Amino acid sequence: MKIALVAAPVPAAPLSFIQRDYYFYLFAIRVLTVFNHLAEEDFKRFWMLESVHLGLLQLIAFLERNGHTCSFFTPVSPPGNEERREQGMIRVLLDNASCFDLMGFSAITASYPAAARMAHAVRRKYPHLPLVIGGPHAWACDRDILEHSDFDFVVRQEGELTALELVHALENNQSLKTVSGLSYKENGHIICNPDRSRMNRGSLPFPAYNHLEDNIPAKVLMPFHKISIPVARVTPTTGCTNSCVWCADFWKPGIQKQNLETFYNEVVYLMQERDSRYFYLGTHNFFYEIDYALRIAETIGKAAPSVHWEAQTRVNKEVTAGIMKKLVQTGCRCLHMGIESADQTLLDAMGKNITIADARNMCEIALNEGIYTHTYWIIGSPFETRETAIRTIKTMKEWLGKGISTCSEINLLVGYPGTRFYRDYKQYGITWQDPDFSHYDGRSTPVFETRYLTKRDIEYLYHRALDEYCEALMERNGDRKTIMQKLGNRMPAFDPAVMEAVF
Ligand code: B12
Ligand code: SF4
Repeated sequence: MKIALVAAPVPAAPLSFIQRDYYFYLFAIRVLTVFNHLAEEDFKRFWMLESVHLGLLQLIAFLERNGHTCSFFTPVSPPGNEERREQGMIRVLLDNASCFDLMGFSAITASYPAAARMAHAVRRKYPHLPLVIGGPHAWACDRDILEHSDFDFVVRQEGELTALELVHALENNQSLKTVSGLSYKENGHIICNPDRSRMNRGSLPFPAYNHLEDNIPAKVLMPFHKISIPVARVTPTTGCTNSCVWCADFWKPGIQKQNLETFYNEVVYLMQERDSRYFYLGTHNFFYEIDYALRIAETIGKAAPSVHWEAQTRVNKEVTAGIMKKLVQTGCRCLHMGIESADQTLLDAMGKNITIADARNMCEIALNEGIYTHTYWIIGSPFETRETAIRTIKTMKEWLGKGISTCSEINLLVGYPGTRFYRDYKQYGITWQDPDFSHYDGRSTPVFETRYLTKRDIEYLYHRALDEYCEALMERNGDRKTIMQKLGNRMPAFDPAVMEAVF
């Protein structure tokens, strides 16, 4: 079968001055620390990162290994041309749709509205082309999607085997009843087949990066000839063993491992063919098995001795200075850790399962061994009060000021469909501003009010957090002008509003 796979674009978000300052400091600190070995040329290609959709490239690799032909459609935003991503893609899809037997879209919550509009445009011109959607939003909203959009099928959660069986059933005109993980419409009814159990991801090929340029005209990439991935996301493990109430990651509660040899080959490919100079291991729980984490580190160190890497992990008090030393020897530059709140009661209520003392300790051990720390903080959890939010802001500021945290990110709690929080929202005493997430476009504005905080309170606290963040980094690293002098031209050449959509 010939299958088109489409990555729906996340809309660029309108940003206030303070948000622009926040992004400036966030990226500038990254450039001055973890990216300090990257050259001007590397930063000129950062805009290309938007086009890399790991889930779809992984799916393509699998479907092609099973005999199907795939074509990858993805947003691309060269600097100065960010606005027309969705319209441009619709045009390309309409021009090419007649070549395919099936069209599949991938969306997160923020890009779902775009995916639905694109599917609608295709349906109007090609009423008989089957339309399928998958990804982190669709699995949680399958009924709503089938009721209110043009999609015929929803592939829930892990997509490889479900998509393959769906394609096989469509090709052979067979019943869909036995396709686990699939939701679909039949005779006006919505059918949600049982969930599918996890596959062994160790048997998968690495993502089909060779499809990146399938539908990007050469002139769009000029003066470059291909998509570069200066900072590559790789996922030697997927999933997390914890279950925070707000987490929208459906790979929980297990950890799936990529085959280490495939991981090695992927890293080598990315360096040789895609100019990768830095790797971000999107492993939420890197230290889940410390021995295995060290094997991953050795593998990347062997494959890429001249580049550096960082990993996302949970706070883990078993991690010693000796372990950090070993990571440094393999090129590790930074650890990313979700701290979320400086209020222990709130962390416990959210099921985070860490203590603030352990988090601080782990950051200090890392820094002593020469590993930078990147911490994440949330404003506006359901039991947040003004006092807890201020405590979080003060702690984040103190950690930034003292260098305990090299860099931080601040987010508003969203409560995505598929999370415990979304399902049991009454238990958390919140009031949705608009419970219909098909309208959500990814802006950093509160999506609910809590028992203790109004929408305006949350907005105020979020902006205060951004403000104090910038103040801390200005005191530590200098004002924008001073930093710009240090950076020269070593800064990504694209708008932070798109940057937010990409990262
Ligand atoms: C790596 C990653 C990124 C990377 C790369 C993203 C990418 N597009 O590849 C970067 C840094 C760019 C990124 C950015 C963002 N991310 Co992110 N990201 C992840 C992460 C950690 C891993 C994604 C991944 O590669 N998984 C492995 C692949 C194999 O899985 P997959 O993509 O889900 O695809 C599988 C299935 O979903 C399914 N599938 C997917 N699409 C389709 C389509 C069809 C037709 C079919 C049949 C099947 C199918 O099959 C695939 C193979 O099994 C996930 C969490 C997670 N563990 O999944 C968050 C996650 C996807 N990100 C999230 C968010 C919110 C964002 C940002 C908006 C961040 C921000 N600014 O606030 C941006 C948006 C970027 C964008 N344009 O999509 C959320 C989405 C939640 C939601 N419901 O919306 C997640 C779930 C994390 C979370 N908070 O819980 N992200
Ligand atoms: S620790 Fe991170 S990945 Fe794990 S459940 Fe919590 S938010 Fe999700």
